[in-house]
Amino acid sequence: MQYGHGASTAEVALILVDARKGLLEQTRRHTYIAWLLGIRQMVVTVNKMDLVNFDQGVFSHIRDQFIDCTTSFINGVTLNFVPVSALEGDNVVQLSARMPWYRGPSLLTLLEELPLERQHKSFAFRFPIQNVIRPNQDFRGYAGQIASGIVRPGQGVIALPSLQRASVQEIHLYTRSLKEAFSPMSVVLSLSDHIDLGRGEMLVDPERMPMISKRVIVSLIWMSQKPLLANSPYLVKHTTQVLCGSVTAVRSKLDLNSFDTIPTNALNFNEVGIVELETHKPLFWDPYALNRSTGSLIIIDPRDNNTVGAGLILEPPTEGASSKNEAKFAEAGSDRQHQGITVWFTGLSGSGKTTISNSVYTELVAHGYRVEILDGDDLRKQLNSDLGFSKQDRDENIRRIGFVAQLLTRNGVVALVSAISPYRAIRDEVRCRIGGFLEIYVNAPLTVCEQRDPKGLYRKARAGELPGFTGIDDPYEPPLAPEVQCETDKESLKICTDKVVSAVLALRPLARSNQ
Ligand code: ADX
Repeated sequence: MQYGHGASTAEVALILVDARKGLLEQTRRHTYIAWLLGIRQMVVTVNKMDLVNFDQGVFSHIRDQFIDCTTSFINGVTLNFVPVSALEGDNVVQLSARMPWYRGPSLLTLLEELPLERQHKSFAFRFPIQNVIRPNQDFRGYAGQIASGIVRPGQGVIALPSLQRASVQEIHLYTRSLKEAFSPMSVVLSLSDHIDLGRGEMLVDPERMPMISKRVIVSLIWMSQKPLLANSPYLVKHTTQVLCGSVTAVRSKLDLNSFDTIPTNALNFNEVGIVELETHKPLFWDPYALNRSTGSLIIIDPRDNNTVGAGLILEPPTEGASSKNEAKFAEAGSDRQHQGITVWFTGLSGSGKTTISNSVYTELVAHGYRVEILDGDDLRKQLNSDLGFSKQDRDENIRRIGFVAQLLTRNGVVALVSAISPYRAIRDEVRCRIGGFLEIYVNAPLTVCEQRDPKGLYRKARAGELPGFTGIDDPYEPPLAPEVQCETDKESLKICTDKVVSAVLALRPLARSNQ
């Protein structure tokens, strides 16, 4: 079984057992994980029957053993067993003459005939926004997959996190307009009230609000060879949102042999544990037992972008979450007002980072923000004068600049960082630590930067006098999802400045205390 994010919405788990090897520790583990994920139909496929002479005894033994060793921990599960040879096709699509003793259906027939649950239709309406559709000035629609519940035109909804109320005007499916849509359909909704929403926000049933909190208790399956590091930054993907967060405590783990809970403070590869997770922005969630979609999340390591954990949200920590408690949420949101923001300009030498940053500085000061500039070149003369341009030194350079930016951000300042910062992993790590972060990709083709060559460094690099120069013989890894991109070979300084300033205004409308 694969237990990526897909498993959390799966209806059936296919457990593969090698007829020659019988049940392994990992069969038990996968079965348990499938059960944890809420999958209540399992098909145990005993494969490679051709290598055991299609022997009924081997199959029956595996079946009995499976039932024996799993019934103690999985209950309420419908089990089916099919003997197959995937290689030779026996019992996969058609029943095999070589196993006449098997009276059940072929694997494919079985999968086609299993009844599917539709529990999500009856649960409260949840619609995480995937994309904003704006074909022209007159139409604004929100595209996404209905995570649970039913929606009809005229129905009232609340948008999270803004808590704005609106009602559904129309439901679009391709060119058709629908009278109703339900989970798991993918549709486009237009609203009768003009509110401005974006990816990661969610429309929900006002009568049955989800839980809203930055802290949750999660049953976590750790899938990385590198152990889980408490208090280290990770990315948390929950519905259509990607947030920065960290595991603040590991409470316990499960012994998969005895199914005892053991206190621990670490999770290793393939272990399942209960952890406390904290995100920088609120999650809108339901307990996994009620809603598999809004109740599950995955954890991504920003250092290599690998999925390292899959979590089921169990409950809020004893306090802090509020379902239907808008006042509390508004209060939680208000600490944003005292927070600043880090605006991180990344791009090749000569791409225009410093120029745009200086221009944004002037604008923001004029708007009344407290602003500080952290320029890679300047800091290399002071705080970072001991550092060179090896990968290790550059990472250290970014870590230090990030640290200063974090302190400023925490104290209500807008920190404008410009540094080549060529490596994606360290940029993402800093982003996670800081929280309030806008990544600005100052994008100009290398040929353009080289022509500009404001400091004559490209010429030197080409002449071999500056080894390891970014873009020439050291890599630049562009951001994958920058909040703003400035194409300085095509867009004017004014346009670039406006884009960045608008992003700051949108994320941090000026707090009263700053005026
Ligand atoms: S970073 O790569 O560590 O982010 P940073 O922005 O602080 O770089 O410093 C880049 C500046 O250092 C360039 O603008 C340039 O003036 C100078 N520099 C000297 N050697 C190099 C090099 N090998 N690669 C890139 N920049 C260099």
